[in-house]
Amino acid sequence: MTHVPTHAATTELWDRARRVLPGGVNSPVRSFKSVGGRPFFVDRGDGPFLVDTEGERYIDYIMSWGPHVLGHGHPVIVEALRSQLERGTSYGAPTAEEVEMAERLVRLVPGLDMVRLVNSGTEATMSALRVARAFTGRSRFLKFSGCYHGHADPFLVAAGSGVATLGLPNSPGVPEEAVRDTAVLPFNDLEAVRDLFRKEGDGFAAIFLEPVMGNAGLIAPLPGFLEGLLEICEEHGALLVFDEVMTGFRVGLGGAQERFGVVPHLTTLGKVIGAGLPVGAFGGRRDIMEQVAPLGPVYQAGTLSGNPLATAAGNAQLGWLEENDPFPGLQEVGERLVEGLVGILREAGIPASGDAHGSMFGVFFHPGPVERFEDAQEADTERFGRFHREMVKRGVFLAPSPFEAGFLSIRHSEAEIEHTLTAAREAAEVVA
Ligand code: KE4
Repeated sequence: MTHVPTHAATTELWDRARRVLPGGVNSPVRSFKSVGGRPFFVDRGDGPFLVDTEGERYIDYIMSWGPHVLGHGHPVIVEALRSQLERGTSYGAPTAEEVEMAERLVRLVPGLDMVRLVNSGTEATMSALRVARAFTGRSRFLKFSGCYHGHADPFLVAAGSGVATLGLPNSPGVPEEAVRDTAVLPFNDLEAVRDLFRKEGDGFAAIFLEPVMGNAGLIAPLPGFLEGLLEICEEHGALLVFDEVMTGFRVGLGGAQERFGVVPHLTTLGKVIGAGLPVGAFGGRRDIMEQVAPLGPVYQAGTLSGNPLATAAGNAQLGWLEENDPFPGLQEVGERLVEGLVGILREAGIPASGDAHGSMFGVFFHPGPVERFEDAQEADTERFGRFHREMVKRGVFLAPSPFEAGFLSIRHSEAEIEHTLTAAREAAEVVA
């Protein structure tokens, strides 16, 4: 069965989309621009699958870029939303459910004493940066090339995800003064961080990073890297901020900070905690979070922050995860998938390497090791694009970018893994 979206209706929809939406999409990475071809239009999600408007079914390894760790349409989430819908969609006033969600996040994420719910990962990271700057009285912060922290101005320097996918140097419209205080170094280069902080550390509010990079492909921290960053921050009075919007409830129940045993001063979250509804969160050590209005002077607000639909879905998914902790099992599936894909590519003569952490995985068209974004940029992205198209034809939907991670759910069974590896064998032959 070849899944090439060819029906006239899809073509017409794509033409309409591009007339009224920039690039036909509401987020650049969805455009297939870097892998060629064009996107299908989704009619519905179903467990590990997406079904498009032509009735074609795809094994979905994007899971809405992370949120659906229980797969599409899990009954606990559907039921929670259905019941909340009958009581209302938003009040702009406190609810017990947002308290329950905040308590659960504080209970599960080691670095959280206190947390604020927002509506996206971008809001979470921009707010966390503001709090870090207020708490330290400093403006500069360090990020790492290839890390993506949402699209707020200060972070759009050497960013990953869609910025890297589209090969944008940074972004027009971001004034020089907005990024003047943003320093960038290569991920995993602890010596470079030590050197920078030895000279200028006392001017830094924070070191900001994805503890496992998921926006440059999947790149894990080298042993000692995270521990070293915490030491440097504590030595220079800066805050360590883990952006766990992607890794939170993806690399493990307590996120990367629990998996690697390094507790940051501030944490940002998103995606899984909303189960597909718009949610983000930032939080951390109590004395830092007490700076946030109305308790403290640092202003941060949001009409729909902690809204009842998002907390209903989020509480349902987080509750299930807390009760069942699927991550050890998901790690095994991820390892099997990566081992299979890398083996198939190498057998076809295509240099490849990969990694899996909890329910996230990544494969590079690069012999490895890939320890920083600069390594990932040497991957064969053109061949990846052709491979991606061949996999879509065979009903397997990988992230439409070489600089993204893959996401599993509890619904990806042996049958889906087998289908994926069979499709990969055929696709590898075509692109070898
Ligand atoms: P949002 O504003 O897209 O909810 O979150 C921004 C963000 C912040 N931090 C990290 C580590 C992230 O991965 C993200 C968003 N991730 C991308 C996927 N690479 C979202 C997909 C998209 O942009 O459409």
